[in-house]
Parts: sequence; structure tokens; C-alpha cells
Amino acid sequence: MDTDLFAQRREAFFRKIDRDAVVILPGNSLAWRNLDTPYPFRQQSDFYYLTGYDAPDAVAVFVPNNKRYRFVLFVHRPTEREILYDGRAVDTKALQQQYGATAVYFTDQMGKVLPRMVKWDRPIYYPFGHHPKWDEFIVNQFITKRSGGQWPIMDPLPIIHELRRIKTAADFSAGLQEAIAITGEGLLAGIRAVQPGKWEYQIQAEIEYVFRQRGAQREAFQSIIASGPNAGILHYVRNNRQLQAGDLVLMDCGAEVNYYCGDLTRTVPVSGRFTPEQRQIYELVLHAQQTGIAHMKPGVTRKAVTEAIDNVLQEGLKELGLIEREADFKIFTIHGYIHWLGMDVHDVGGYTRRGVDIPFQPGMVMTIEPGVYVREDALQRLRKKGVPAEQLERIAKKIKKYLNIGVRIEDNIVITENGNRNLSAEIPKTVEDIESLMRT
Ligand SMILES: [Mn+2]
Repeated sequence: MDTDLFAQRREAFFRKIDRDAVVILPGNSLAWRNLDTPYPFRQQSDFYYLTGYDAPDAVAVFVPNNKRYRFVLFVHRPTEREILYDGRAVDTKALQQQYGATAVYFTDQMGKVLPRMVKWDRPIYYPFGHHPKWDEFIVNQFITKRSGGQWPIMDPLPIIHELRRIKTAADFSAGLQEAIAITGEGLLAGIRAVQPGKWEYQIQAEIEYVFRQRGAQREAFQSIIASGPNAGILHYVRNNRQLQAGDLVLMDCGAEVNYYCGDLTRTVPVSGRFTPEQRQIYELVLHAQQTGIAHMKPGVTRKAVTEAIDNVLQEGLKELGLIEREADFKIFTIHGYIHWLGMDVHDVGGYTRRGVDIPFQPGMVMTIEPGVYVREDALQRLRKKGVPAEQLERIAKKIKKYLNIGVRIEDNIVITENGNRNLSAEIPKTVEDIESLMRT
């Protein structure tokens, strides 16, 4: 494990906080599925980002201006049963070495050790609202005990998230590059497996098999394999419908490698060839996506790219007769097109600063994923929006023509000095490339 990378991140974080501060940052606990069976554990991303430690129930304490307590790891003390069932006794000296900590203690020592680290009215950074058990501990230690109020407690997460918004070369080589590459390979396997009669979960299995074979530790989120009408359900994860000839199938999935996520979507025809109607919608979404990508470079905002895509989709939906008033296009496009990507699939960092969109900078990684969805309820939603009856009558015919077509195309982009690099450019997405891939 590359302790340098985590040490560099801690130093960058320390430069952003009060020099006398004490930071108390809990990791995730196990969640129980039933009796003695936990859900698979996944460390909290901010905690992992600064420590690299991925076992449950740990707390990191940072005291930047104290040599001894600069990076203290409090870890769970395993019971005898846990030692027998889950691993071995914890060697705090070995952990100290392995994670580059200045000290390692057990969490059951916190009540005793922590007051030594917070001796006077130092500013404390602690993220309230995420870990009820530790919230109560912090309240007891620092709020009910403090007298006079000279003890500000602030949230460290916005500062950590600012750092996480920029990805470095080290992030790419530590797993981000690989996560996106493996996601692409999985998708290719998924596309190749598509044929009438297969079940959505079987396509999911093909994709996730490649993820695991190639070394991904887990999925970045639940795979969406949405055929026919399911494509219009944005976070459809039941994946239990049988693919029908003539359907489209939308596959949105991501591998997670060393705590970095991929997130890619392709939409393909179950029979291997797009119908003319599917092709019209597909070409529109593809054009919108390519227009968006062409706009992505330093200084440009998410809002500006969104507007460029909106214009293409408004124009296109009008030409198809699915809308007559431009403002109605959201009925068919539904969601936003861009989100940060990193250790979390919808990564942290926020999109605005003081209400203004943050301009893109080199190292920002994001997805670009326009979509068009002709859902059964589209007419009803247009009516609710106040579309005049005679327009509705014309639009109803077009909805019938394009019914249950849902297309999303998603790539992962990094902003570079001169523009951007499409990190998933290898995965086929033109009509011709997809049809020829499905013939082989
Ligand atoms: Mn996405």
C-alpha cells in the first residue's frame, strides 16, 4: 500500500485547516443483514481518502501541529470470537507501520486518550450527522463538558470534498483509470451477450463476471440492466425482465477498483439492429452527448455544457414531434447530464461556490450522460404541465410511435489543460459500431 499517497493527501488537508486544529473523523461501521451476517463492508470514502484504512469501526484523529498525534488511528479491538471468525488479533505496532500513523490505539481507549490531544480551546473538526454513536461521544466530550463556549466544532467534510474534486495522476494510477477500463470491458461483454430470450440479470452476470475477473473489488453501484419500458426507470435495478426482440436494452454500470468508480452507459438493440424509430432517438442522444463533450474544457461550467445539450435535445424533440413548446423537453430528458466521478459514483465536491457554478479545471473527472425516455406516462405529465389540448392530440400520436424507447449514452471525461479526454472513448457508441459489434 502506497502510504505516501495518503500522507500527501493529509498534508494537503492540513494546509486548509486551522494550524491548531484537532480533526476527529470516524469511518463506517458494519451494517447487519441479519443475526450474525453483515452486509459487505465498504469504508467511508473521506476516511479512506485520508487514511487508506478499510476495516470497520475505526476513528482517525489528526493533530497537525503535534508530532506524536499528527495521525492517530483508533481501531476496533476484536473480541475473541471475532478473532476466531474474522481474522487475527490486531497488532497496533504493525498497523502503525503499515498505515504510516504516528500512533494507533483501540477505540475503547478514546475516552482516555482523546482529552490528551484536545487540551485547550483548539478548534475541532468533526462531521456531525453521519455516525450517531460518535456524535453522542463528541457531545459528551466537548459540548456538555465545555464551559464558556471557546471551543468551535466545525465540519471537515466540505474541505476534504474540495480536495477530492481534483484528481491527480496518482488517483489515475491508484485505480481510477483501471475502474473505467474494467467497466468498459464489462459493458462490451454485456453487449455481446444481449439477445432475445436472455434475462436482464443474465446480462448483469456477464458484466459483473468481467468486473470481478479483472480485479474489481465490487460494483460502484447496483448495475442497471433495463430493457424495453424499464429503460425509462432511471434507477431500475430489479433486472428481472426477459429481453424481447425489438426492445432496446440500456446498461448502466460501474466497476470499483481500489475505491475508485467507473460509471458508463450504453444502449443497444436486443435484435442487433435499431428500428428506424429507435435509431432516430439514439442519433439525437448521441449528437447531444457529442455536443456536450465538445464544450468541455477548463473555464467552462456544468451549466454551460448543460445548456448546449438542452438546445440539441429541444430542437431534436421538436423535430420528432414529441414537443411543440421548447420548455416541455424535460418531460423526455428527465435528469441532469453531468456529475463528478471518483471514490463515490456521484462524487463529492458540490457544483457551485456561493451560488455560482464552479468552472471546470484540469483534473476534474465527470460523467456526461444525456438521455431521452418515452415513458407511458409522458402524455399525462405533459397535460399536467398545461400543454394545450390540440398539441396533446398531435403529440399523443408521436408518443405512441416512440413508446418505451429509452436511450442513455454515458462516458467518463477528465478535463485537461487544453480541453478534455474521454476516458471511455474505446467503447462503441455509434449506431454502425454497435450493430457491427452485435453481428460478431
Ligand atoms: Mn452516471
